[in-house]
Amino acid sequence: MKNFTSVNDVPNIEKLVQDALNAKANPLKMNDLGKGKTMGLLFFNPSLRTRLSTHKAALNLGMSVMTMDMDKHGWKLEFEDGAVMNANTAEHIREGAAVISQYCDIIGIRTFPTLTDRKQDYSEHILNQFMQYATVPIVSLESATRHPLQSLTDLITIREHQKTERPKVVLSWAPHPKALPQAVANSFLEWMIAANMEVSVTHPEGYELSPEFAQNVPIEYNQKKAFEGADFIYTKNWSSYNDYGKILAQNSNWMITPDKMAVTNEAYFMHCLPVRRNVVVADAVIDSKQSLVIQQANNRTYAAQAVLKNILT
Ligand code: AN0
Ligand code: CP
Repeated sequence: MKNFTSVNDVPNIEKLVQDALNAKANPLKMNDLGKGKTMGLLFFNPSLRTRLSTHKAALNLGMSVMTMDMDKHGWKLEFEDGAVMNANTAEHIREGAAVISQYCDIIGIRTFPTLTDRKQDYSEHILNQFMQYATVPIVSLESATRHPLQSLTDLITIREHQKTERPKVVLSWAPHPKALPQAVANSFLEWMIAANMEVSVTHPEGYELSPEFAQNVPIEYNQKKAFEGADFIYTKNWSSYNDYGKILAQNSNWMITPDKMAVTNEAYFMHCLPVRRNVVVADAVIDSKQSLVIQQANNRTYAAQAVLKNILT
């Protein structure tokens, strides 16, 4: 594997899941693999899990780690070719990516969408320019349209808990006070399709995801009906794709509550975190024994470890 930016970079996803489960069973087994190598972690946006779990994964493989908050400590980067840089941007991506590549053997990048310019966001403007001008492998730590390390984690967690060959997995939209990216939802569908899950999605009208990711995944606009017989409820808020980056209405009745979970097949509750309690999900659900959110976050380390291992070997 050269880069890790979407499910399309993975030759065999079940093997990657197995690598992650092996890493979980014996985290330090490959402690020598990354000796003398450096992982660079570049953040244009905040992070708790991705930052710490990817750092931990690199340490478990014997790598050194350098982290930079690009938005706070880096020079403001220019991404346009031919730009006359006489305003706010101080350094061009051409030099920036080339220079960082000399210090790091693998570069991880987190870059959220603008949520104002759909064309630019869905072209993965920033991630693609890093890939173009960096000379080392790139790992997405969540880009404008995808969060593949999260989706791999989600798949591992489902594989650990599924009771049937092809579980019923429901991606449910839930309310949120701020406009959020579609990345986690897009990526989740992409990986669930690749893993051949029985996946469906439920959201209010107007929150249809990009056709590139929605594919032919069934949509049920009645949330409670969608939950019937589900084995996994995967919850996430996203802003509108069609009315790009907008919150269309409050929809507070879409919060995940015990009465909705009651119609499922004793489904597990999943969320990538961070989550706003009693807005996205009721305390009684996230604190229930069916909630996997903490185990999911634990699996972030082993997902990252499996990805780094495959890039290093
Ligand atoms: C981000 C998002 O929705 O993409 C990161 C999730 C991992 N969430 C927030 O900004 C709350
Ligand atoms: N789930 C996730 O990516 O969390 P962070 O934004 O804290 O990294």
